[in-house]
Amino acid sequence: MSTELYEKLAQSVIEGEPEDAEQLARQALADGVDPLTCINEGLTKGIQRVGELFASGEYFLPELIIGAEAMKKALAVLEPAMVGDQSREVVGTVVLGTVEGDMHEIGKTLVGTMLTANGYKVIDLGVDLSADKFIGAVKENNADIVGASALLTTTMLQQGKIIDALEAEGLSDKVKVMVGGAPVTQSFASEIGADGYAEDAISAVDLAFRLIDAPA
Ligand code: B1M
Repeated sequence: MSTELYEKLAQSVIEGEPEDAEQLARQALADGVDPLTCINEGLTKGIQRVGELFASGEYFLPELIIGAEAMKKALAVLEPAMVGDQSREVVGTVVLGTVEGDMHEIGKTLVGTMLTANGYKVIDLGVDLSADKFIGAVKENNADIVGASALLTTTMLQQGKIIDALEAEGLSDKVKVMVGGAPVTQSFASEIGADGYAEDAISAVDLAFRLIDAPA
């Protein structure tokens, strides 16, 4: 039953049907299906397929955009269900964003949702952010962690610029840097001097706890 629902969710993204995606997400919650599993087994598989079809030339930019819209509609229903009651004590503050020149927001937002669900205060700055924007927000919010997402091979180098800027401001000892995004790897993260790399939103949460040495 759930498998069929995950397939339908994936299909709504592949076919670019935002209304279907939203309705299926509502149905999933009403049926008591775990929202994170809906994201991982349904929506993410769908958007990955969209990416493959784009890479092979079968899909073009409009299909990429409408597929992302469908995923966002469903996430808007599922994500609040994952965050739940936030009355617990704040574990730490994370300044989060997608680097300069990069408009991809879905994975970054998911990382923010999972961190929020696990007790972090998340300052989500959005997308296309210069290193200066990250630094400004770190100072303003006295952040413990900077989280930088990059989805393009051309923009992942911007993650290193944030690390350099933190160093130039004398903030490297105070703030940990976590990087992620589809083209980013552990070896790239080490190369640019990031404190940690996470492959997905769940590992990002584990990493955040390790970086600030907080009990999970
Ligand atoms: Co774009 N795009 N895109 N795109 N897009 C990719 C990334 C691409 C791989 C598609 C492809 O060719 N197969 C390709 C990049 C190729 C490359 O760099 N080598 C690409 C391209 C080329 C482009 C454009 C250049 C296309 C064009 O204009 N000709 C353009 C660039 C625009 C720009 O940013 N300047 C572009 C535009 C777009 C849209 C705007 C249409 C749309 C984004 C909409 C939006 O976000 N509002 C879009 C989409 C949807 C994709 C794909 C299909 C899906 C991305 C996504 O949302 N995945 C993508 C293909 C792919 O990734 N397979 C593709 C789902 C999401 C849950 O996963 O973001 O990977 P992801 O996040 C994961 C992990 O990576 C990790 O956790 C998340 C959750 O598990 N993670 C972190 C992410 N950030 C993290 C941060 C952390 C830790 C973990 O710590 C801080």
